[in-house]
Amino acid sequence: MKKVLAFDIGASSGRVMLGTFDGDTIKIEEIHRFLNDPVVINKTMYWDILRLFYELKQGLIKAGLKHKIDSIAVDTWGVDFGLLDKAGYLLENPVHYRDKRTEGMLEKALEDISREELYESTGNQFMEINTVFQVLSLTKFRKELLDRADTLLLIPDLMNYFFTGVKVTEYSIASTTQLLNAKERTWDVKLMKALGIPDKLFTTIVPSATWIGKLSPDICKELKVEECEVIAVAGHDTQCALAAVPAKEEDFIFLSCGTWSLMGTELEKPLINEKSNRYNITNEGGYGGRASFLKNITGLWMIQESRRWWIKEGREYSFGELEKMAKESQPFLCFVDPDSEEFSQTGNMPDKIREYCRRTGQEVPEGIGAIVRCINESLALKYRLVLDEIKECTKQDYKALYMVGGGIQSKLLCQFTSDACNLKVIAGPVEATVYGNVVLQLIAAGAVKDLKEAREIIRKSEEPAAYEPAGEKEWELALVRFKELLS
Ligand code: LFR
Repeated sequence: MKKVLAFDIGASSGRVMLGTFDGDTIKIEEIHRFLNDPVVINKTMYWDILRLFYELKQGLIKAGLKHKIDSIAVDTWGVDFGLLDKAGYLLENPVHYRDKRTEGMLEKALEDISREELYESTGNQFMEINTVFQVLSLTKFRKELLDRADTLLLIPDLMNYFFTGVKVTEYSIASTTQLLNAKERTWDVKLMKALGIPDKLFTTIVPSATWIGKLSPDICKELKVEECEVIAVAGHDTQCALAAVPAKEEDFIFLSCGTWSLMGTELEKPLINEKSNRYNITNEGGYGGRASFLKNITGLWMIQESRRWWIKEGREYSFGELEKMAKESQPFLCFVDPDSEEFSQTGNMPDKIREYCRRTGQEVPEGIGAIVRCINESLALKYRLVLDEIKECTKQDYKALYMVGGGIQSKLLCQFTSDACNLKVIAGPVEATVYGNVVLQLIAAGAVKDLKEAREIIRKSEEPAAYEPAGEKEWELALVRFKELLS
């Protein structure tokens, strides 16, 4: 019997979950859950990192009261980081990837390096949120901060450092920076030099599922908890989720649904060519040094933001209620491109959607149900476009689409995805990231052999749901309209 704690922090909330492995299946149990609300001060959007660490400690205390924990591991969203000085002090709160400091930084980078060269070396999709553009903005506007910085640690590595005092970078999270050479799997110092980014900030890269140390004696004393091992699993939440996709087949399409939707497939090595560059598909790294060939699509963010807005107006509905209203709303009234720039920032999302529809000469969704329906249909259609792009690049056909993550609690979204992609959807587990974190800890401890065995265990632990495509004709027509809109 093994008991491990998974710390999984997403862009809107975090959880501490206990994973118990009896040699056959895994049981997961929630120990602690908390919000992750960014804080804006003087126009800069920060992560409240100390609070987040406090919450992880709360999880440790609660778990320690009832269980003997073998190991712990952290996974979080990608690209963001903290800077430490020589003495190991955190210089300032990590800044949120949605902060405006990266505006124009992609253009600036392209003054010093061509788009092709940047893609060829890193294999990463171009998104201004990427670490490379955040650091570039520091070289331009916060030179004095960079001069004081000794070490850059991505968020999961920063938490590991807080727990153990060990400063290392885990491979999967490193691969979200657009500063890692995709083929060599090492920091791309040449690229850093070309962009004027100090390479001395970056630490040793360790593979996913590596033991990095023990929970520090100070923390054990402070929290009155027993010593345990600290593992760098896949620090990147998306890679944990991918590790938990319960697929039997080698070639499969996955869609991880959270604040972001990540759609892709797993490859032995990165796929970097003119086409994948044109489609802006990324090659991120995961367990076993595998490449995940995937694309970021705006996910539940638009629904989360709309809901936040309605709450502000005094109209609070649960996600279930919103789904019900969407279901009762008119189909295919209007669509938006979820990845259109205006939707990436916080604000009055329902109005932004209405404005988009007005501007593009479509019907304007007035009520809450119409807005939510528009988001869900648009997401499903966007998934279809990305699926086609991936298929074109890998020259593979896929029999099913594996959906995991919180978003699959929306049956409507799963059904729409199946309809729009004209593909069977296998949905589950909801807590894929946590399962992935747990199995990677078990692999690091030698309790589970490899990913294949891990996926088998997950299949046995939680039965997924299946959706069959319907309404082919209507969705094909909708796809034509959607493609026209985006062209
Ligand atoms: C999902 C995710 C994505 C990454 C985005 C921003 O939670 O980790 O993979 O591109 O957040 O970091």
